[in-house]
Amino acid sequence: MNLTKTVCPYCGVGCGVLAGADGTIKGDPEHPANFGRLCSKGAALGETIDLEGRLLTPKVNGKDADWDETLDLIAEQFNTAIREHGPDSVAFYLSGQILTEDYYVANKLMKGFIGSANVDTNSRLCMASSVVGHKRAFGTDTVPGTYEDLEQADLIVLVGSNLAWCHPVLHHRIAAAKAERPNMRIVNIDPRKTATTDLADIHLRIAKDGDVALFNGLLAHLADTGALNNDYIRDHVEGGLPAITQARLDDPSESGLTPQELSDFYQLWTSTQKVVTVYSQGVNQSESGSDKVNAILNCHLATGRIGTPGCGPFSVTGQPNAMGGREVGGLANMLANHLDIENPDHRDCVQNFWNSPTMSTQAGLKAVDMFQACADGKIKALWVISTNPAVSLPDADGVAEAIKKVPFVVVSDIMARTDTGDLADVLLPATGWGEKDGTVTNSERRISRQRAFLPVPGQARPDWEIICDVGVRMGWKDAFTFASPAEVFAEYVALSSASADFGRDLDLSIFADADYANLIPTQWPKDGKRFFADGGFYHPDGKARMLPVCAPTPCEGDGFILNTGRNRDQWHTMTRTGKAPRLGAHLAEPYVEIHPVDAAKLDITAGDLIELSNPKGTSVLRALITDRTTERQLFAPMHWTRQQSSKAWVNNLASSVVDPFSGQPASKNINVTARRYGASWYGYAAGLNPISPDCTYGAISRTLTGWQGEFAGLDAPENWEALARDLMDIGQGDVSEVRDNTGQQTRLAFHDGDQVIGLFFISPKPVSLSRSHAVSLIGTETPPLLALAGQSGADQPDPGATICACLNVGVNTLRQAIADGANSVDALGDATSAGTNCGSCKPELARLLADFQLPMAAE
Ligand SMILES: Nc1nc2c(c(=O)[nH]1)N[C@H]1C(S)=C(S)[C@@H](COP(=O)(O)OP(=O)(O)OC[C@H]3O[C@@H](n4cnc5c(=O)[nH]c(N)nc54)[C@H](O)[C@@H]3O)O[C@H]1N2
Ligand SMILES: Nc1nc2c(c(=O)[nH]1)N[C@H]1C(S)=C(S)[C@@H](COP(=O)(O)OP(=O)(O)OC[C@H]3O[C@@H](n4cnc5c(=O)[nH]c(N)nc54)[C@H](O)[C@@H]3O)O[C@H]1N2
Ligand code: SF4
Ligand SMILES: [Mo]
Repeated sequence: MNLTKTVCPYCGVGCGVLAGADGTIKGDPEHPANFGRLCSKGAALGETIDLEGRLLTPKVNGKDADWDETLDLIAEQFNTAIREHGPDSVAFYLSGQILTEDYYVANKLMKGFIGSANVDTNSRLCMASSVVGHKRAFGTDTVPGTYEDLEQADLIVLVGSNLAWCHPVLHHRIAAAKAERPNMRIVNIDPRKTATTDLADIHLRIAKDGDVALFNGLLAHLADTGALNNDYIRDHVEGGLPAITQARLDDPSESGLTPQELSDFYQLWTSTQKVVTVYSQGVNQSESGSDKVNAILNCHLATGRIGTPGCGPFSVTGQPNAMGGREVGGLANMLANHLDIENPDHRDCVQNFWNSPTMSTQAGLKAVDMFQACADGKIKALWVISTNPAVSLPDADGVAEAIKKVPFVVVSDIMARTDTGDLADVLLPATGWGEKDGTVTNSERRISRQRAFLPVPGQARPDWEIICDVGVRMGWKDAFTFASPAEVFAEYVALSSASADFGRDLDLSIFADADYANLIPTQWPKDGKRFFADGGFYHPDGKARMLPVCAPTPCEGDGFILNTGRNRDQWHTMTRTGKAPRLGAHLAEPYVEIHPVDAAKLDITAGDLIELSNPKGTSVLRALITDRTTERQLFAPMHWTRQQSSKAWVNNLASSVVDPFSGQPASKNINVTARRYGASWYGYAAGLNPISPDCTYGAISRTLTGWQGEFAGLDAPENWEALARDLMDIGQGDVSEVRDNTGQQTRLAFHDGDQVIGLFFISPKPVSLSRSHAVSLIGTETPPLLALAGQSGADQPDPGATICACLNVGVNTLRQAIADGANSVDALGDATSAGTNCGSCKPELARLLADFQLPMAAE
């Protein structure tokens, strides 16, 4: 079969994929990011490319509309707002998930033609602190690391990164390197235990935001033990002394670690030349995010551990094109192609190159401020492209209200219903992954082609083309007439030579004569060229800066701190991964991790619901009682939205506290109070039709046979059948009801003829039954009594929550295999086939093996 070479649309690892129109998905053995391997999300891509739920025509005020009229309307509304209220009354909010070509033209339109810099992106929530840290230290936003460095390092320090779940193929590459060189050491710095911790030799359970104290302590230790690289500092670094003096003032114990833990870590770091420090959102998403980055960079600069194989700081990017967006200058405080908006020479150069009528002269609104300006009535026209701010920004309900206040809102998405799309005046159908062409840059600066392998559905159009069409209609025909993404790419590459002339890092000259159609994955500035080995930084004097940073004062509250992040098998707001039943089966319901001691204090037992609240809002989530989190620290995933839940979008609780330098929200640090949610009834539903989450408590997900939902309420409804029909969208159909002796448990089965179309189980306690068994009955001709028999699927073995998403192996099956003698990850693979496809679940298999001896009380 003819397979197309493309790249995965999820994380910043940027794995190569071979894809076919029939849904065939394979890892590309030739792609240097993954050499053929994919994680569970990548492997399930074939299940997410169907057209269910897609937006296929433009819509104006909810009604299908014609493309030409819609584009005219957008151009007219934007032009009117600019004429009446000035260029800063309009804004674009973009995403690290659009392609470089999309990003380039959107940035060009706003900064060079509309003349405002109100173009920001969800990278503000993701990479902004790293960008600040890099620019302060290096003079540009340069990421010097490569994936091979990770394999060559003798010590990898993972700070605030759950690599096993969030960059699984990189995690696998590290695990494989460690298996080959068992002396390699891995330190994981994270307040919780995660799947990543399981690979680590040392887990440092740092206190919230203790990172600056920890790395300042390291810098002081390096200075005190004669471990600085004085030659490197003399030749290539400014600011060493003030940084070290400041570092000495901090008390490393404010990291929450014991003196023994600190000295073990400091000694290991000091005595190992080849150190890579990988960091991600535990660093960036913090009020002290930028300072955390510089505290880490200081240690690498002070020892010259940068720019040589197996060495260096490495901020891994989250989204597939987070890096490309930074390169084109998609953030409100950048210009284009790593040039600076505040620098008049840079501005003139870009303006000449674009031949543009105007050029914004100062930074625009950063994401949180942009939506505040919406709330304040200052933004008259807003265009959101490929991101879901009504879920992913802090104070999500406030953001939704702010969007409602904007007189004219355009949302470009691939899906018909999203929490943000639901607020739009105009919805634009974008072509999605597999349907469009362009380039993305991964975490190691490697540019790869995304290629179309599917027909364009309905009237969808690629984002770059929609943006250019609007630019042309706003009056800038010459600047926005491109025949193809290849032409956009060529212009972007040409502008980067100007950037190189200014002595900036972004030099794409190797792409000048590139054969776009057949472009092979290529790292800039040149495969194999390293940044910074011999200095060569981008401050005017060519030197790097060590920056004095001081640890934030630890704040002691008496409530709980809610930390947030990701699940292995879901991507952000689940618009795509939520379609794949086998991905949903890993962790099907919104949950909050709570320590057993806190659970006991709050009288919470397994299966209970927990209500989290603060002055911003309330969320209700299922309790997951585990010592993976510590006392008074909760953790909840960010994935659930208003589409799948009644109360589980956690950003509802987040306040808009940001890092003062980067404007990045402190998404990992939310003050809440917690209590047991006093439900008087709990329900579970499995059905053929889409189920609604619209209940006092409700959360739904896809299954292999349709949909399922978890429900609960404070008061029992008068009529269970009416509630069930309503939630499960069952108008017609016979119902059969079974009650237990006490009359407290009710079970309903709905049939259409002989076919089971819905099952609903109600109980005064959390419903205990085999979900997978109930799901398997939907669509079959099982008679009512049999369908409702037995508390837990009668005699059916329950495979339990899915651990291996590729081969659908559940936790109970795995426990049984361990009980039967499987004593290693490989043996579990032989016995159950778990972990033998993509391997993303191997950390969890290892954990199951490790935990097996323990009493299984909590589960
Ligand atoms: N499966 C999956 N993978 C993804 C994504 C996804 O949605 N799903 N999204 C992608 C994107 S856009 C991104 S940005 C990346 C994010 O990738 P990661 O940053 O690895 O993931 P997170 O779960 O957000 O957070 C990482 C860890 O930071 C820890 N942390 C919290 N506070 C602190 C602190 O004060 N100090 C330290 N040292 N650690 C702390 C948390 O406990 C958490 O385990 O993942 C990418 N990959
Ligand atoms: N509490 C908390 N909040 C967080 C985080 C956290 O850790 N904790 N992490 C933050 C981070 S790092 C990130 S990156 C953000 C992510 O948050 P968002 O960017 O808001 O989340 P996504 O679900 O990825 O949104 C992408 C949207 O683009 C649509 N889409 C997909 N492909 C295309 C396309 O080709 N064109 C168009 N036009 N649309 C498309 C999808 O259907 C979806 O609606 O969340 C941030 N918010
Ligand atoms: S690690 Fe997984 S999600 Fe990330 S790019 Fe590779 S296959 Fe896609
Ligand atoms: Mo991100």
